[in-house]
Amino acid sequence: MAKARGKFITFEGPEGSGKTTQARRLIDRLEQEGYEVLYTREPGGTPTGEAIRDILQHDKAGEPISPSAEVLLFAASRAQLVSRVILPALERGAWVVCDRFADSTTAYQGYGRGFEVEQMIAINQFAIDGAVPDITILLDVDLDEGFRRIGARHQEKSKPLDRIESEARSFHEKVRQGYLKLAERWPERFRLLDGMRDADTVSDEVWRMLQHELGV
Ligand code: T5A
Repeated sequence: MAKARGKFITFEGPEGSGKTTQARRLIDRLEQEGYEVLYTREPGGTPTGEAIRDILQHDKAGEPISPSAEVLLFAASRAQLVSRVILPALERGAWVVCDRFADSTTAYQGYGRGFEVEQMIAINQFAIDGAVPDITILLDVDLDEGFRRIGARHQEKSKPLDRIESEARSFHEKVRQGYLKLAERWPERFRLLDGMRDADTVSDEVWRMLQHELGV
């Protein structure tokens, strides 16, 4: 008998909301339960996507990136990830946990930069080729806490903030509010979690929610 299609779970949220931390913890727990799980991230996750990530985060091409080129570069990275990694994994029955996905473009480039939200959603639909997440976990934190967390990490590693992290506070506030609107728009897919709490409390809630929603 053919294996059932795997589940596709995405983590979304503003900077420093704990997406990577929670994605990794979830994978450990799923693997302990015997699931085949793949971690991936956006932008990136394929050689082409990682090259695009470098351009997007550090102006690697040596010139300012136009806002519309930025949208399309995120979409190109996503299209490559979907076709090379996500859909093949789901089809063979593996679960996929992705650290940011299409909703990031709607939140950052749509609500944050001010592109028409419906246009961002249409571009995403083209890029994802039907790979709509089963569950999107939105970790919400306020900007002060998110930037305190990533500031501490950057200081530890002596790394400056990247191109998008360095955007104005008003930009990041629009992104955060945009995410909350997306969660209201698609309540069947989004689960909004308070990311201000300690990492153990959040990961326990993620696990309980997935037990309830997906029977893990
Ligand atoms: N972008 C991306 C777009 O504009 N459009 C798009 O379409 C896409 C896909 C990606 C950038 O690109 C933008 C958004 C981003 O600006 P990135 O490096 O992947 O860049 O950045 P983020 O995804 O924002 O990742 P961060 O690492 O900054 O944040 P996370 O993953 O939310 O947080 P995490 O888990 O790495 O934690 C950050 C720090 O906080 C600690 C961790 O130990 C770590 O030091 N931490 C906690 N501390 C206290 N309490 C908790 N609950 C904590 N959880 C984690």
